Amino acid sequence: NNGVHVQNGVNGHHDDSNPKVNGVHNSEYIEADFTERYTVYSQDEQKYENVLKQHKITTEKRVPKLGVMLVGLGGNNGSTLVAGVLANKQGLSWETKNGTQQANFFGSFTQSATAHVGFKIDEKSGSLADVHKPVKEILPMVNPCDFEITGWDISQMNLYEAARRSKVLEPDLLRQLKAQLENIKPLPAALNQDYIASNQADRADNILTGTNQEIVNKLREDIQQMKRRTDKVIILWTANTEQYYLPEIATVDDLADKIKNNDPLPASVLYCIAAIEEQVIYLNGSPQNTFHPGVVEYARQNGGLLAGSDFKSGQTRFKTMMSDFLIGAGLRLSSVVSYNHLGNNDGKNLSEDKCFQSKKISKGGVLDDAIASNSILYPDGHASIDHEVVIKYVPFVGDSKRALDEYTSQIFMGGTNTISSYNICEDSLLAVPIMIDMLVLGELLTRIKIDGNGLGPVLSYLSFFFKAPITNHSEYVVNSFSRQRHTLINFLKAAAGISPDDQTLIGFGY
Ligand code: NAI
Ligand code: DG6
Repeated sequence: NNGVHVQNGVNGHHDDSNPKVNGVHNSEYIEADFTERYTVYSQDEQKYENVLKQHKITTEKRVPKLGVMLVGLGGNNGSTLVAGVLANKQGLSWETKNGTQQANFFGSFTQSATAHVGFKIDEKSGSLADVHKPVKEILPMVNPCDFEITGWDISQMNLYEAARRSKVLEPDLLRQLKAQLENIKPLPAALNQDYIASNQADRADNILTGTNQEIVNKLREDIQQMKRRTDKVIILWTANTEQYYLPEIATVDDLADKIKNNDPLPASVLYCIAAIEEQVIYLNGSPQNTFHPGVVEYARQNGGLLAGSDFKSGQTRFKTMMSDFLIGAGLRLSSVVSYNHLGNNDGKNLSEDKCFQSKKISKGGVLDDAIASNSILYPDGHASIDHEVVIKYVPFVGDSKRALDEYTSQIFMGGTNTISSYNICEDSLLAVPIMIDMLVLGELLTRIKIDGNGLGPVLSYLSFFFKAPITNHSEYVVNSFSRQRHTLINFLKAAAGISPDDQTLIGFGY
């Protein structure tokens, strides 16, 4: 025996009828007692204070029928999500030049990743092993195969034609789904063409007309229809990146005036208002500044729930790992140059500078907290690092984005360390699994209460999936991949009554 001791009753109280799961279970709820631990540093007194806070986290167990409404249903992400869910639901396989491919959810954190939930200890031999559990099994979650999906698009093309237009999925798969996809047609969409690229005009044949208020009302009717068919609805913006709307909408009154006076607003603001008024979650997968202070406050006042912005799927996710690695290792990352080219409709829209600028902002801010974490390497803050973002539209490569990155660091005694990466990947096949995650987890978060209070108005636990996360503390944003992952997993574990490990391994004689 190497000194390993087993303690019973890790956290919360065990229910005899369900001995494998922590927390108190009854037929409706999981109730977990959780002791939050953190340290507060007082600059004036130069001292650390360890804080322990008791919480009761309650999770409603009943998994609802989830209605998913995509803004941009007929786009590359939208059509790929619908086809991917149908293919998984039906367990389809299809022929490719590399052989038979089976439907899967690879790339989805909830469906394909696991979390460390504890240790297995053999009392006789004292041997120690990690226990990992699928994330989707930590708490009761919606199965994406059960999503009911509709949505809006400015293009009226049915989803079979839209998926073919996207050129993401194999023809043999689409052939098998043809009848089902042909039956799905996007609802007429809200659009302010001035906020997306002019090169998108030729696909806009499915547009709502009317005043701001009339359009919000129509979107609300669409949401109400979905509510009648399902238990809960989530709206996910996966439509074209819009230009920033400036100056920001500062207050709720300002927002109300702009609606009433029929000021030309970007469509995303109208969808978001409709979602807030219907009290359904609104997730923003693109970089535009939909979440103006006045909009967030409106959500707070009306019980709306928001999360965003801009899916963090490939190049940027890698960047938040690389900066963790380099700065975390004490190397002075001094220049990051990120170039990519792609040939899908997203790339076409971003080829107009006004839309690219929105993307440049969300891709550009992701190093800030890593740099701020190290005043030895960065005594002057983020001004002292070169960070460039370039995107080019190259139609021939379609959805298969090419991302080239160069990370140059200053190392020991004046040396230089340059790391380059070259990533080729279908953009939508990386984005769709995380869209599924934010829908699954977003829904779960609406069933969780901490000390009797629901979460919101910002569902910041979804930050893991976004390039430019918003939080309920606008000044406090975490971009680091590993910290975001820890925060999310530890929160899920806490709600399930599983103590997040402190990782010291002291008790195991490590
Ligand atoms: P896409 O251009 O193929 O799809 C967007 C769809 O939105 C199009 O079908 C378009 O007709 C529709 N649309 C435009 N304005 C609309 C409106 N006001 N209402 C309803 N529909 C509208 O683009 P894709 O590749 O599907 O990406 C969607 C969004 O997600 C883009 O903004 C992109 O920047 C963002 N994104 C994509 C990632 C990826 O890896 N694919 C990752 C991060 C963000
Ligand atoms: C080109 O950068 C197009 C963009 O929409 C990105 O593909 C998308 O934002 C994904 O970004 P990233 O940096 O996470 O790969």
